[in-house]
Amino acid sequence: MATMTRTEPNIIITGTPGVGKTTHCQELAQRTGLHHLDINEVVKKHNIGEASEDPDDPNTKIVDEDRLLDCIENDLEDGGQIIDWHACDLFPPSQIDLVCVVRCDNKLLYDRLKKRGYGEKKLQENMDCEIMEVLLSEAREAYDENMVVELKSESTEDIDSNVERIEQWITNWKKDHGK
Ligand code: DAT
Repeated sequence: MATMTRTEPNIIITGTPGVGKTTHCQELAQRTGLHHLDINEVVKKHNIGEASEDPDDPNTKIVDEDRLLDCIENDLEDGGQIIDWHACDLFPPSQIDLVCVVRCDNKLLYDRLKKRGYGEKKLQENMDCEIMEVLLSEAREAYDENMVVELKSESTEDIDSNVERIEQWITNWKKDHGK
């Protein structure tokens, strides 16, 4: 196995759309200086998403995961990435140090997605995804259970305490790795 060269950790922030991933990533990037690796932006920049064939949901992109991994390979190798994406099991465990699954109450999530203009079908699919804990299961299956944390994101106080907790975790990670 290749030795780890990164001097800063790679952190995945995942969860159902609308739970608060991007809000957390932006705040964390600002406070820690780590890089917000917004996978939606990577997909757009490298044009690696194909339009969904679902006529009710033409804006959703199907992403070629192999090509995506090629695009971010160097970033992951460098370390210090805060990965913002609604899937997590495609990233190689050897390159990931922490997986945060952001969670939110269903009523709040419904209101947030409604505000985003999601149609009824897409809304229901995402609500089901949150209720069934799809992302949490995916994270627990793909990564060591000690690496996976569940974070509630319902109030602004939640964001502050989650970001503080992750900042503290980063400080400890650096100490543990002699950085
Ligand atoms: P995601 O990136 O998971 O799709 P987001 O960060 O764009 O989610 O957040 C969706 C909306 O919800 C956005 O208007 C900000 C709001 N929001 C998220 N987490 C929140 C929280 N803990 N308190 C208040 N508002 C929050």
